[in-house]
Amino acid sequence: MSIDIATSLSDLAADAAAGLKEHFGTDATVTAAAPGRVNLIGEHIDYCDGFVMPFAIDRYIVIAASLNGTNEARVVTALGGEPAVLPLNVPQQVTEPKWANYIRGVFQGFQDRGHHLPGFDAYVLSSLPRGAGLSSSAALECCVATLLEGLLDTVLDTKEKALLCQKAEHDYAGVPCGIMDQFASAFGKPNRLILIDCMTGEPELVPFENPDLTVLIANTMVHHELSDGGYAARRKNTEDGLAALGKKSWRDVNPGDVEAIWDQLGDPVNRRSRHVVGEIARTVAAAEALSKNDYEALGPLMAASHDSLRDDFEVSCKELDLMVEIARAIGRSGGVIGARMTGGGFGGSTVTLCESRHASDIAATMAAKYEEATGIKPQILASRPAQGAHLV
Ligand code: GAF
Repeated sequence: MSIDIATSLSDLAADAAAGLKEHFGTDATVTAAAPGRVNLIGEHIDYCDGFVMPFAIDRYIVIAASLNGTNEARVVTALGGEPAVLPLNVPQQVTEPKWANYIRGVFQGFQDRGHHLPGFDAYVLSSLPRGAGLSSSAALECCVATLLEGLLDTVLDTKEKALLCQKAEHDYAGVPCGIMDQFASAFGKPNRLILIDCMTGEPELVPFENPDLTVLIANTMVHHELSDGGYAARRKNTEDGLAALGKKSWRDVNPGDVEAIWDQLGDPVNRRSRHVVGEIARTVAAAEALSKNDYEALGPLMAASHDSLRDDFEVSCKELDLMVEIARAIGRSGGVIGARMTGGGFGGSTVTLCESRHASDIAATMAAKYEEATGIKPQILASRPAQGAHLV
């Protein structure tokens, strides 16, 4: 079986409660869950006023918690990090253990809103692969924010919650990310894509419920780390490009504008700029195609997106290229509609839109050919759009 089966949310919640009981001897009073995401198209343009089209996947981070009557959060994780003891209601510092900085950032966001955080014990576990380009950091942030809503008996506006989590990522993980990942994790709905206009910051839930279509996510197992500088460098390239073009927003830039000052922009800013303008147009076209159920139009758009991320934006890697090549070689006759890298890149996962009746065969071929060429066993998931962050 090449397609990885998702653990149900109720099993995850039960495991998290068991972990809490084992480590702290208490029963869970609040349990929160938040999903990762996959992006169908619209890559590296959420910080360029672009459009993006992710959906929440049925892979979750889950936290079970109970109040402990202290001024600290004591957090144990099954994610591979050491336990963390986090003082509450003091300015949150970026410190060790590093994985807990996402949590500290969300605490700070709630403290900035004037909340007094109660001490609690918590156990964190996940069915979402880490470093796979599927937004495990945004899922952790949104899960902590949802847990705090439960513990404080308050509900934040969903957009405010997503923005608070994005700020946590900026300030506490040092990644100047756009809004896509936190929006997808917070706003996710079953059978809906989240088409986000990143200029207005408004998400639109777009139906995606055709059972004849399957989205395969292939984790190359090449670790993806956005805090190592590559992501920030790309973002800076786009800012330099926009400044040189003399425009306020990428939405005011036409492809011809970039070509007209190609040499002046210089390499790589000219190629980065070409990616941004092209990817915005491709995502608009993809949304239009989806609204007409014209899935065939999506394939070439996904292909062009990947090629642009590989050649112009340079955020792909040989393993992602290989996985996409394998899917492309299976082709339309084998049931593949489109394939591309997804997420921040530099490793991570690909997304393949395919016909459901061929999905198992496609996954088997992708897994076998990828392993044959690299010696690495990939992880292949299939997911429909799932529910965003919520209390379980
Ligand atoms: C990462 C970021 F967190 C997102 O904001 C987005 O820019 C993505 O890379 C690339 O599309 O996941």
